[in-house]
Amino acid sequence: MSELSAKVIAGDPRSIGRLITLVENDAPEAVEAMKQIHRYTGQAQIIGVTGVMGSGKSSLIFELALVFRAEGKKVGIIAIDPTSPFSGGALLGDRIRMMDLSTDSGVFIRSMGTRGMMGGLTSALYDVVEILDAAGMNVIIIETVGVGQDEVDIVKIADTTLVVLIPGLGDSVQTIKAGLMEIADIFVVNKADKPGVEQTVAELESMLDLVGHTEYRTPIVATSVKEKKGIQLLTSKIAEHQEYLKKSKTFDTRRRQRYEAELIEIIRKRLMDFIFDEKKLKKTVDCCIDQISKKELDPYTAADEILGKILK
Ligand SMILES: Nc1nc2c(ncn2[C@@H]2O[C@H](COP(=O)(O)OP(=O)(O)OP(=O)(O)O)[C@@H](O)[C@H]2O)c(=O)[nH]1
Ligand SMILES: [Mg+2]
Repeated sequence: MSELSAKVIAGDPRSIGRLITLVENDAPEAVEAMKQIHRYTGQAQIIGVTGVMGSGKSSLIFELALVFRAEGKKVGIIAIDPTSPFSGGALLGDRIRMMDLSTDSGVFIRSMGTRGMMGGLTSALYDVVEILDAAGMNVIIIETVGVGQDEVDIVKIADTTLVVLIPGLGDSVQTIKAGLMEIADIFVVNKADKPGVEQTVAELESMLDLVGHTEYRTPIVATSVKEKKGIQLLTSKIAEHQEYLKKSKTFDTRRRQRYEAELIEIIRKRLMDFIFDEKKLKKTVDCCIDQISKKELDPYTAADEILGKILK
C-alpha cells in the first residue's frame, strides 16, 4: 500500500485533502489509491441534503454536524457547487461556532465544483465519499442544490436524503416538478421562524397522502436554525430512517445500487476519456484503415475488434 493510502486510512486530514485533489485532477496515482482503500470503506452513514437554493442547507448541515460531533462521531461534509460558502451565509452568531467546526479535527469539509469537470463530477464524488469513508468518517453529509440532475445523483449515493424547503407559496408545487418528492426520505421545512410553516407542512402531508399507504412514510420536520428548533427531532428522524433501512433490508439494496451506479460511472468515464482523446483514438483506428480500403475488412468488424481491445 502507498504511503498516501495508509495515511488516508489513518485519517490524516492533509492526506485526505491531497487524495481528493488527485481525484479531481484525474491523476493516475488517484486510481491506485482508490483501489487500495476500497476495502476499508463501508462504515460511514451517508446523508444527502438537497433542496431549494438558500433554504438553509449549509446552516442545517452545521447544526447536524454539531450534534454528531457531540455523539463522538467524525463527520465529513461535501458541498457541491456551493453558491454561498459555509462561512458566508451563516447566521451571525453561528459563525464562531462554525469556526470551531472547521478547526475541529473530527470534521472534514470539502467543496467541489462542477465547472471544468466534464462529466467527471459524479465519478469524483463517488471517490470522495469512498475516501472520507475509508478515512474513518462516521457520517458523511453531501450538500447539493436541488436543480437538474444533481439531486438524482445524490439519491444514488446517500443512504438518507433530506429535501429542504422553506415556508411560502409554491414550494410544494416546485417539489413535485423537480421530482424531489420521490427522492425525499425526510422533508425538512426550514426557516420555521417565518410565517406559513403550517401551510407548507399541510401541503406536503396531503401530497404524501396522495402517494398512499407505504411501509415508510416520509416524515416532515419543521426546523429553524435561527431559533435552534427542530434539530434534535431531525436527527432522531434520520436515525429512525437508518433503522428502517437496516430492518427492511433496503440498506443493502441501496448500497448495491450505489456500487452499481459507481461502477457504471467509472466505465462511462473511462470510455469518455478514450473517445475524447482524439489522438489516441486516431492511432487506434489507424491500423485498420488500409485493410478496410483493400476490402479485407469491413468497418463494423473493425470497430468490433477495436472495441474488444479497448474493453479488454
Ligand atoms: N430566518 C432564518 N434564516 C435562516 C435559517 N437557516 C438559514 N437561514 C439563513 O438563510 C440564508 C441561506 O442559508 P444557507 O445555509 O447558506 O442556505 P443554503 O441552502 O445552503 O444556500 P445555497 O447553498 O446557496 O443554496 C442565510 O442567510 C442563513 O443565515 C432559519 O432557520 N431561519
Ligand atoms: Mg449551501
